[in-house]
Amino acid sequence: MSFKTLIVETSDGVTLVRLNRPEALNALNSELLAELGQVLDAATIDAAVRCLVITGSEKAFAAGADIKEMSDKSYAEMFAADYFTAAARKLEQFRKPVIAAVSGFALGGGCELAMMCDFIIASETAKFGQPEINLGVMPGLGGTQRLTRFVGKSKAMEMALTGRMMDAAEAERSGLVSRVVPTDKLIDEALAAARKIAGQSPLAVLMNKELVQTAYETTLTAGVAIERRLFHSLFAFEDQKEGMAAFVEKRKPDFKGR
Ligand code: DAK
Repeated sequence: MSFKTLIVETSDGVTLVRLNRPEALNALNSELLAELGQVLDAATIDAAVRCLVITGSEKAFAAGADIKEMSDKSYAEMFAADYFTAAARKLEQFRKPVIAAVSGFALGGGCELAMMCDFIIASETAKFGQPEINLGVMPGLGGTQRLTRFVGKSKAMEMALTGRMMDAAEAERSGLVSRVVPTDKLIDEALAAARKIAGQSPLAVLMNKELVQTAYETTLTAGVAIERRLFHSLFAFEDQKEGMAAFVEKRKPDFKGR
């Protein structure tokens, strides 16, 4: 598949998706989100793809939704198109892990896209923000909800109300990103993490992702109970036997996804 707004390469079980609208600092428009949806659909049915990495350029992961595309739309047009909902749902419901590798600006919809991924690895130059207030609007892809869960009410409220950006060090301190790496190592580090995931049992990977997501959706007691039941169910898979046998035999496991 070839795309107008994305550069997509797959190797070693990992699909690397580069947002590619340099003229607009990778601002998210309808075309880019439709293409991202196609990548997710293809990755869903391709067993060889075990993990995705989404990245942008060194200057910008994505500077938000495309303001020029949106500015003249009417309420009727936004509502009828259910603007951005289809692609957002695809990412929210995508079962394989997705890593955001963020360098430069991740603003508005760009910050929200990064937060929809399973974890964020940031370069030292990363800047996160929800500056929609400066445009007379507000986040629309989950920013008020996810940012608040990740960094807490005080920081999320300040960022949403003032548009203040958070740098990489603050984002790491606040729990928004898993770690910060040198800018020139960002893609290598993200791909190394993705390849590590791609080498694990794909079934155990899906269950781990589902359970960590469940922590955001349910009570502690219910979440722990679901975890225990799914843990028991892993013993129905050959991969559990292989993983534990490989440990005992001091060799590398060969997971088959069965
Ligand atoms: N949209 C369109 N074009 C953008 C853009 C954006 N978000 N951000 C940057 N660009 C374009 C600039 O217009 C400029 O284009 P030319 O003038 O060269 O044609 C080019 O990218 C380079 O940008 P700058 O010249 O501004 O570059 P600087 O280094 O000086 O500044 C900056 C970088 C990131 C600080 C600045 O570009 C900036 O403030 N950008 C806007 C950031 C922003 O406000 N982001 C939030 C956008 S609103 C929805 C869900 C979600 C959303 C909407 C709907 N639904 C579910 C309905 C999300 C909304 C948003 O994200």
